[in-house]
Amino acid sequence: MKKEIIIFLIILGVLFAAGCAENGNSDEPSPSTPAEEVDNGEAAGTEETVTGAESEIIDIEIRDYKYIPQNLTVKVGQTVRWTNNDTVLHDVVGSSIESEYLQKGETFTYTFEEVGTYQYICTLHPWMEGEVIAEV
Ligand SMILES: [Cu+2]
Repeated sequence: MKKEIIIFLIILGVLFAAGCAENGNSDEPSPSTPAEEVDNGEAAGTEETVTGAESEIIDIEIRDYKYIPQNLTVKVGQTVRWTNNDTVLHDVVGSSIESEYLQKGETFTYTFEEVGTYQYICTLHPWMEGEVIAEV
């Protein structure tokens, strides 16, 4: 029984692949090209609304003893990059996040692999607080 199902799936796969190859070789103009323009329009939109692209890096700026934005929501798998724009040292510590001391211009990146609310502070200035929510 199981064997037959597997063979059936393999045949399906071959047929599907053949179908794709055929489409790829045909030289009729693809009707899907206008989609790219739509994408570009979206990308130029707002900064802090995080959509699909999981490889995209999201920036948090550290300036005037603040994390900007202080609250951020990302998708699981996304990477956040903190950049210290102050002349004093800061760090990013809490909820499994732990950076070194960052000098001016230095960055720290962290990839949020699990759903959750991550609260962090600067250990040098503990009143500096930030939060990242990672969701599916
Ligand atoms: Cu600090």
